[in-house]
Amino acid sequence: MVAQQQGKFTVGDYLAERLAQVGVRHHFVVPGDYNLILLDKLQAHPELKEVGCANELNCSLAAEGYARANGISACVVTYSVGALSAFNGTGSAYAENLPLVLISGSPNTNDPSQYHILHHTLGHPDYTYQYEMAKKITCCAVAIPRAIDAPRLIDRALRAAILARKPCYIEIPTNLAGATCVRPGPISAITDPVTSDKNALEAAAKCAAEYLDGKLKPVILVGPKAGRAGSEKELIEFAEAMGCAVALQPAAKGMFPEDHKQFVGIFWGQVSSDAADAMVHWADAMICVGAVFNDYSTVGWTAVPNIPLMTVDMDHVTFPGAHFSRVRMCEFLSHLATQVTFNDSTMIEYKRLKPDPPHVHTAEREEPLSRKEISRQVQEMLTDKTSLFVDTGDSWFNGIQLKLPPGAKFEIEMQWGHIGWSIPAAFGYALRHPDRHTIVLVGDGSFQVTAQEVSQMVRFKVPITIMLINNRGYTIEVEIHDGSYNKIKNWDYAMLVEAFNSTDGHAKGLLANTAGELADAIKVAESHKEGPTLIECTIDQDDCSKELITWGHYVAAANARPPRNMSVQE
Ligand code: TPU
Ligand code: MG
Repeated sequence: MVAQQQGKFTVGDYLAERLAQVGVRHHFVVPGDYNLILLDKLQAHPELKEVGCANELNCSLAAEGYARANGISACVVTYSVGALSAFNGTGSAYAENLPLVLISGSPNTNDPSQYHILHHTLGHPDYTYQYEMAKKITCCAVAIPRAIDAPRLIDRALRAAILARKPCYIEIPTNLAGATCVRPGPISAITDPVTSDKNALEAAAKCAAEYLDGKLKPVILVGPKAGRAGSEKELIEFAEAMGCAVALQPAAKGMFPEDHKQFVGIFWGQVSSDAADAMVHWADAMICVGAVFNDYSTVGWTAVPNIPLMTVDMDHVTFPGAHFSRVRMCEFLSHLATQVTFNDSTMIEYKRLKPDPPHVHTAEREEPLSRKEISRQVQEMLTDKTSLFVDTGDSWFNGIQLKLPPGAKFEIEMQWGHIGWSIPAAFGYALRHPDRHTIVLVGDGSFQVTAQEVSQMVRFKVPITIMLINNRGYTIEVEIHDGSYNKIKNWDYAMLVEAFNSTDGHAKGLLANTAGELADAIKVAESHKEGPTLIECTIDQDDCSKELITWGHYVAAANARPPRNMSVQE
């Protein structure tokens, strides 16, 4: 703040100060003439580090990943040509419940009233379209019309994002970023959490305790919103008070410790792990904590639980026959933990059902590389310091099957499902967590979408290990519906990432065709700290998990349901 205190304080300074106060330490940017003054102001803040990205799609996805690590992130782009690309990662943040602050420069405030046609726009002088579009994919969108409005609107957007765990949008005209502005008031006005309504909390906990008392076989099903609500600790407290089985949805993997004795696996219908589906289907009461039932998590609607659900969401609780608003998940779980009766009947049953650990075959060094051997070797890489990113494709299924050691983190983007997400998202995440070892499992098709962002890993010397599984195409799509469109042009991936080095970079690109080559490459990756290591793992085109095949069949069937309510003429 020293430099800013000496000169005039501006709208850009206000935004910078607020971002720093809410905990942003890196902001992701692509410059353009509508945001350059703003970028100067953000750059001048001593607590913010600017991180340039190769394009706005990657910029928004890097911010999405940063929000996973940091709780909140910022992505700064230029008008239209930039923002419309950044809408994609903003959509991801919305779908995945992450507070991402999308900031866009916009036209000079004098231009609309003069009906000026401007560059980077649709070519007509209505410049409200971007703001109108942003409203649909954020929980709060603001366009700053005058400097005097900036504090109020910036604060409103930030508070909304933090409370809702959703993205917000702030549009700043190019001639307002440097305009004089008052200094911000106390940050607690923005960051103070909303607590539960006391009466609603009491009533919901009482109702839940009574409801559960009448049940013989309760099971807890954890969904991705449990982690986003920051309720991991309270979840353990509640689960231990209950003593019952705890199953996780795939997108919630890592949100409850896998070495906990009540963990019974990932519930994913036909492709569940560790007999989690047997437990879920046996239950007579299901406490869904932050669960999301979509077509993917229910395997094409074949795995929707068929008993009434008790739903604990981020800010409300619903039972068959009752609803309680403004009950925060964390508070509810820890309060309920003091009210429930211990009932471990589902754990007694699970002990009888629990499958023996599978025998894992270790391939000979010279054996051609297989999917199973990659999984075996990746499993050995996992430690308490690992953060594992798995991208759309068979990487989802391979990742879900791995056993997470205590402390290991798992990141998946299953609601939005943008192929290539993992590369920029892991980059953003790793900047915030340099102490962790970030590993990415990504398919060849996904990698081709966002490959440029490896060059930022090179530039910022981020030692991410990328396991690129090259099966020469879009296998997940093949399993849902095949066609020539699922074939892609092969690349020399290992050589490509070394091209990003130019004269000063330290990326390593390695090729593994055999089990032995993969083991050697992993050793190199683990000792390489000066930049990313990409290991291209080549496998046969038909070598995919049986879980992907099964899941693909059901999702295809769900996609192909004929239209209902057709008129008789049709
Ligand atoms: O393991 P594998 O071969 O399935 O993974 P790979 O090679 O990464 O292929 C992924 C194929 C894929 C597509 C094309 N999965 N989903 N899609 C549809 C899709 C298209 N565009 C975006 C941005 N996201 C998508 N999920
Ligand atoms: Mg592939």
